[in-house]
Amino acid sequence: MKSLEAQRGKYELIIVDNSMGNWNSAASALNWGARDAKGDFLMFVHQDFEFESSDWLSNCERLCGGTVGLGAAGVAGKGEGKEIVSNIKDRWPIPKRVSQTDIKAVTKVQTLDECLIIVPREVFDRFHFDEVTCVSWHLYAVDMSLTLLENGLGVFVLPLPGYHRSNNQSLRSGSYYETIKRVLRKHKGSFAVVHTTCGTWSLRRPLIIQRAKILLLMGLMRYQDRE
Ligand SMILES: [Mn+2]
Repeated sequence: MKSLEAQRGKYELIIVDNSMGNWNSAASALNWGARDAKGDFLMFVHQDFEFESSDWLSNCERLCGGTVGLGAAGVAGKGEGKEIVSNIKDRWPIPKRVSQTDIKAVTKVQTLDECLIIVPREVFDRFHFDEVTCVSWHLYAVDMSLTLLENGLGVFVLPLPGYHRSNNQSLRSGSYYETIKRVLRKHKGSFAVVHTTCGTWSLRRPLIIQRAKILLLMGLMRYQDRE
């Protein structure tokens, strides 16, 4: 909030407070939040994200406005390249760069990370977050990205800094796999692989095997921690 209040650019703040459990998915909560928003660009941003300079919003607006074919933009995403595309840091308590290499320009990706996603109002009016596919708190930006690509729109990462105070525990959550199963099924006809900031999923290999591999790796990592 402090980093938002410091912004010189104009914005309308809509707080979606789910501490009373009003919504059972991020998709439904964010669709509700977007309903009465008045701006040309809707930015959905986690509560644990920090904007690192007071001209962040103005820069963001300029970059979005100058991007032809914009379906959605974010600050972290994944395409076919080896590394995550991002200039932000994450992890807590010690911030760590998400990617080794900084991007200098707006860069195309396949999917965006959920920590921050911007969708132009006119695009959002055509494509809401999918409350049937995204039944949990995960993957709503990934699903939105794939839907936009299927409809001829572009998905981009902006060359902006920031700090997502998160240790990315998504792959430890059972509801992540339930949701990725639905996302993969939905987009099966359009993609052979889905690249996300949490990992790459094949639409051709059984999900249970891909999940087993991750659980095995996480188990090994825990074992190494103990050593
Ligand atoms: Mn977060």
